[in-house]
Amino acid sequence: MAFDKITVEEAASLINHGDTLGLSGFTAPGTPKGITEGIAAKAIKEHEAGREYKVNILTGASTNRHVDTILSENNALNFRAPYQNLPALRAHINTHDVHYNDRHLSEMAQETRYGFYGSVDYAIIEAAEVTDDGKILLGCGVGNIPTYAAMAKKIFIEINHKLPKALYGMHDVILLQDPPYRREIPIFHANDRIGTPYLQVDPAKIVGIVDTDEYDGVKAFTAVDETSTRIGNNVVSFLIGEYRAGRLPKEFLPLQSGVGNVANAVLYGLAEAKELPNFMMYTEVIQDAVLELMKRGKCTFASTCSMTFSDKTEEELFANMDFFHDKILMRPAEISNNPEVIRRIGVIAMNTALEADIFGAVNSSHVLGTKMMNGIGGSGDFTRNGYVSIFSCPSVTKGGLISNIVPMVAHVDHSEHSVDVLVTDQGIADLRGLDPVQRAERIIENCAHPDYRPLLRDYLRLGMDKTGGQTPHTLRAAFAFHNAFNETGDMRNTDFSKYC
Ligand code: 0RQ
Repeated sequence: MAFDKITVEEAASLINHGDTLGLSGFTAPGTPKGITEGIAAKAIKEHEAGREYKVNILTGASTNRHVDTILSENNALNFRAPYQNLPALRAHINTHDVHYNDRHLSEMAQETRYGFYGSVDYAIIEAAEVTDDGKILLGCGVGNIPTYAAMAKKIFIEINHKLPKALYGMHDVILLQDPPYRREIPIFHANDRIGTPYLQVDPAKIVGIVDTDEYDGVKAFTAVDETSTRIGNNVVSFLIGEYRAGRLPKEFLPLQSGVGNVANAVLYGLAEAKELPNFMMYTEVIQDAVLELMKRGKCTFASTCSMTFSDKTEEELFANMDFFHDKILMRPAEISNNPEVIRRIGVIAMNTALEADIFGAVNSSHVLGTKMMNGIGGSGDFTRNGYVSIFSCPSVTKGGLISNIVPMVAHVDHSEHSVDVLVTDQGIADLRGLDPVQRAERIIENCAHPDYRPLLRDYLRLGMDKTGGQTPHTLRAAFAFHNAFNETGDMRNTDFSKYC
């Protein structure tokens, strides 16, 4: 092999305070597992010597414990974009120790190329294999690495020996031109291939190779609970209704599914939906449920940015590559999440909300309006551009202390103009073609928990009787639910009579 083997300590010794690193991967899969451990160890030593040492990290989406956890725990992270989901980093973001720029995932690569985040000093790439002329067989997630590798001054490769060479052919790598030279993206069906099965880098930029040997470390989902099952069944019955009514074509349309327990439950619900035809997915992550759908023949193909499988499912995939190889294609985030493609092929977008308001706006990212949870992720890419955009969440959280249907969301990720359908364990609110007050009535009656319906009706009546307007929000009372929770620990203690 043309490249030197190096240790994580040697790699870290080259990385300076203030450097910007672009990492491969999207969620844990495909994310490097070695060199960032070396950076954290170096940070400890530098800090002990009284010197500042922090790096900036650009990724595809969330990462793994070797990146976000260890770097934030050791104060080695200055700037982070575009998405995260690990508790240690979340805590540092919410205390402003890490500057977090929460971005639409489809835009991160082009924004980096446009120069919005400065230069990229190093790309760190997880790979199954690299050839002497710089052709890299990537791991189980692509993310934004075509852009970071092209921009980086130098490149480190981490060869993960768990990755089978049979991954060859499961990637579709392409780097878009920037305006005014950008052309159409010729994907007309979820399974159209437009790029190369490998990432080509300039071999002269490769500094060295680090060996790793571990699965991606994604935790298995807990058993699907009753609330999630009800939400999943409601989403499926909405889709069946649309199919029967002829608002979905007989061939069906590709599905996108978000992350988390609810999203997983929706997918398991689809496995049982005999009335729906087999389908393809055009999405950014595929979770364990998708492999199950493929085994049953229900999902025939998935275009994705990452195979976000638990270690057990990853092991199953690697042992059965013959079966799965031609059913999955991993693409860069700016293709998997591309608005042009999503709009053209008519993706059915299914994402999860933290809270939604009675007029249909959705908060996906900020707990009680202030604390960052994970980020907007790809939900905006798909919601805004999908054929039909569905949001789901439980009607209540924390044993009923929190209503996920509120008078006004305390943070807006998706406005009512982008949200077509809201689903909770209570039912379905189809918001298409409705004015704001009609939407509010439908959301309150179909989606809110019975404990909160009278309060939400009071809020709507207050707006209708006193405030008026097309969207009758009463601003001084709009956050009464959130205030009641902050003051008493229970949103049910809201009292709208004081605003009358
Ligand atoms: O808290 O962890 O203390 O139990 O939030 O809630 O119900 O387990 O939800 O795992 O399905 O994730 C929106 C976060 C949902 C996720 C979100 C508390 C609740 C619990 C988690 P605990 P659940 P899920 C594709 C698309 C944005 C990115 C996205 C997400 C915890 O789906 O990050 O869509 N989405 N990407 O108790 C206070 C509320 C709450 C609340 C829930 N209203 N107020 N706390 N919780 N609702 C993927 C990518 O982009 C890669």
